[in-house]
Amino acid sequence: MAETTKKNDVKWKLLSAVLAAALIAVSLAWAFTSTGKDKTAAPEAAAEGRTGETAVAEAETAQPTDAAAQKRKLIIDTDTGGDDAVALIIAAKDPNVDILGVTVSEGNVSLEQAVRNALMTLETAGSDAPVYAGAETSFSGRPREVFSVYGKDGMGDQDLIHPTRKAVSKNAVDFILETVKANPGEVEIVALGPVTNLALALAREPETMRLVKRCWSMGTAGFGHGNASPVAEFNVYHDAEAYQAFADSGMPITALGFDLMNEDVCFSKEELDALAEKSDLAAFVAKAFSGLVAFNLAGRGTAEADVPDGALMAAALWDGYILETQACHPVVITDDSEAYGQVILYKQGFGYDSGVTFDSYNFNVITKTASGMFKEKLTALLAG
Ligand SMILES: [Ca+2]
Repeated sequence: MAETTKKNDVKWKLLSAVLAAALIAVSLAWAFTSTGKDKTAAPEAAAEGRTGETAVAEAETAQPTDAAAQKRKLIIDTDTGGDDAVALIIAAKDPNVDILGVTVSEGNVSLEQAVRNALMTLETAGSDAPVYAGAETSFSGRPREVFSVYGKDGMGDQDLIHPTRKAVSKNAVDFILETVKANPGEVEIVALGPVTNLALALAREPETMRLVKRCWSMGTAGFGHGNASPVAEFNVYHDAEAYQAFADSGMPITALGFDLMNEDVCFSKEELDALAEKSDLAAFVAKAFSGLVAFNLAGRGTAEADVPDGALMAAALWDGYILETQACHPVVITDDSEAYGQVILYKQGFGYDSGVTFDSYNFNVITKTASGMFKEKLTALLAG
């Protein structure tokens, strides 16, 4: 009995040593790529002018040979409104993507409404990806007001939302942690809303979140102006404390800022009307944007709908969409001031007069995209 115990003890020690070695290897690989030391671009990416972290990420995703292993494993974190719906559809229709789960937080609309919108969007797109409800309040407990630019239901108030299935009973944060742990180094997280769920996961198990392969974020004003305030983009402004935890985590993040919302990723009312004729799925999207068109017409005098979350998903999934990126060190402003939600981006390699430098430049900001392909490719995908 004592001998058996001893043998088991030795076995356990060996297993522990192997597991520890594997964890160290994954951590080292992650630290290597996230500190920006490996700047060797993949040949195709370099040819297209892409550099740095994004090129490295693409080289990694191009390696597997087995068809099943080739599929990219995504968790999509969303506060589902109209542009989140477009992003969900782009991923759901991509044969190279396995949506492991969709996690939801309050943001564009209430948590309950956002869950229903996500379920309905996936159902309309023919996806049975599971949906998990998460954060209903901000990361810090700071009071915040839900305000939707997409109509009261976040989807244009067109009576579109009648999902036949429900969210899984498991909490979104539990799902994220369990899934990342079960797929070390393989899961990519696409963040389409305030990153409250991710901040909660980081606060609970930072070591588990170090096993995330890459995060994609629609967030910050990039190097331009904001939409929630002159300096803050909505997703950061809605929960800046959460975004601070997210940005400071050291996870490899690729962000698309509001500064890249040009006319290429903005549908006019006429274009949406034409889109609605293509298919039931296209009509669903066109109707979901009707609230935003009305909001923009009233507030800015232009009858149009921009699609930031859709553009981020295109950047994450479409070959050739990202043309240039800039590795940065982000500083998120959480002071109770006019600057709340601003993200100051220190560029790696830029010689600031103050001489300031940082240990980590994990925040890769997209600075140029092939946005001209967006509407054509999205229209074909929705029509198909
Ligand atoms: Ca969103």
